[in-house]
Amino acid sequence: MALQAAALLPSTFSVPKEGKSGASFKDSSFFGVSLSDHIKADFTSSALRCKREFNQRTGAVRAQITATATPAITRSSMDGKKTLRKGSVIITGASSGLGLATAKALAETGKWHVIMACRDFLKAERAAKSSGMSKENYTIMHLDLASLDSVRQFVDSYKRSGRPLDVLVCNAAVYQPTAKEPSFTAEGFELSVGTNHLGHFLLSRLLLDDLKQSDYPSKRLIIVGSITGNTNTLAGNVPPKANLGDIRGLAGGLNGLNSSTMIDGGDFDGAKAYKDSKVCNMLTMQEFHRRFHEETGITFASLYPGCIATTGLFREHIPLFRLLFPPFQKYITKGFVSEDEAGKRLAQVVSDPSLTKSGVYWSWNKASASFENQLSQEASDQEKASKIWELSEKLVGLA
Ligand code: NDP
Ligand code: PMR
Repeated sequence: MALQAAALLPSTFSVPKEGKSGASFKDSSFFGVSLSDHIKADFTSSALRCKREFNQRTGAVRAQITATATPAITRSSMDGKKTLRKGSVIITGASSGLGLATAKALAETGKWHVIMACRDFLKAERAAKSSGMSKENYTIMHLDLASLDSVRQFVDSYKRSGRPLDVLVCNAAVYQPTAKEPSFTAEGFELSVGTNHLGHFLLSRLLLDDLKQSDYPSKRLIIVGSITGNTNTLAGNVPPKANLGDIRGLAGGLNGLNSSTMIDGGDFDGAKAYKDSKVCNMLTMQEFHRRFHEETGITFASLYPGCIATTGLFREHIPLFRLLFPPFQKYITKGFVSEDEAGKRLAQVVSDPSLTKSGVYWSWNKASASFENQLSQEASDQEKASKIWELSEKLVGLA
């Protein structure tokens, strides 16, 4: 019954859609924002020289920075004690929800410098300030995952910054449960899979070498997954269920012209597109593990942080859903977690020395202890993982 009720929820109410445009270049948000102060404060304190150039034509911010790399572990000449330098972690979508809470949790330790990779600089700056993060612990860099050019530009700027890369967290996502029509990324891919999967796929591939070069004791690539992409759970059986089918839509480019906008080739469904994108995220993590763990020593991991029912992820859902979802998760399913708690969980996957196992999908039990969880059959299908990998390489221009 409950399952049926939920299935009806998104379809029985119709609401005007917000933010229909897929390729959302929020470059105007840079105007009037003092980037130089932030960058200066940040890099001066790290003894880095930073020169910036504002590219008026694209609105993109480019930072040309030279830095001297410090080894991860140094031994003091005075007392011979070993010290570990601050780790550098990139978190995508750190302007709200889980990403912000994780950035805060890591910054607070004083052991991490968080690069908040966000599409809206002003929003990210406000979020970091209001969550009490101190300036020397974070840098905001522009990244719009719905544009592969933006992904490439971000990677370029990061490489030129001379900062090491110790951990990459692919966290950002969009969810369009009420969309009647698909919207698209700059390159014309359906927005949810384009942003959540393809944008992150390109980002991770382009930054893999930087992770490889890191001399930090544990280097990691984390891709946030979810229970709703796993059909071996009750939550994963709430319609519409994730299903990649024979992947014909992805093979055709997800553009709605010569192919479907859905990975399985079916009719557009925003909620399903999100869940499919999460399956891609979990499959990609495992494919990375199979291809690169042994050679690079990088830990590849995914996780379900719990149901963080209060985040911006549900911004496009109907108001009634947003009102009832948190109490439903708190009191009925008991799957609710606060943003703070979820942030601590993801921060553990970033830095806890006991969570170094690669190829793992982490979850937490009622006592908030982490455990290695089982993925659904589809989310652990090696053949699909390899097919998704190869098709994604073509779509993002790597093959
Ligand atoms: P939020 O909406 O709060 O956070 C999503 C973040 O992604 C925002 O910072 C948003 O930026 C950013 N983002 C969206 N589109 C882009 C883009 N094109 N380029 C760059 N950044 C973008 O949601 P959550 O914190 O809940 O979601 C974070 C992750 O957690 C997602 O991967 C989600 O799938 C996962 N998750 C969430 C659960 C939950 O219950 N909430 C449960 C399981 C997994 P902006 O602020 O500019 O909009
Ligand atoms: Mg779901 C133990 C049960 C459980 C858990 C942990 C979740 C998590 N959900 C559960 C059960 C149910 N949900 C049941 C029984 C129903 C029917 C009433 C239900 C409904 C429901 C809806 C309509 N749940 C949802 C939605 C959404 O729109 C959310 C979604 O699918 O977003 C993609 C959602 C979620 N439930 C969760 C979690 C974590 C979500 C948000 C998730 C995500 O990011 O994957």
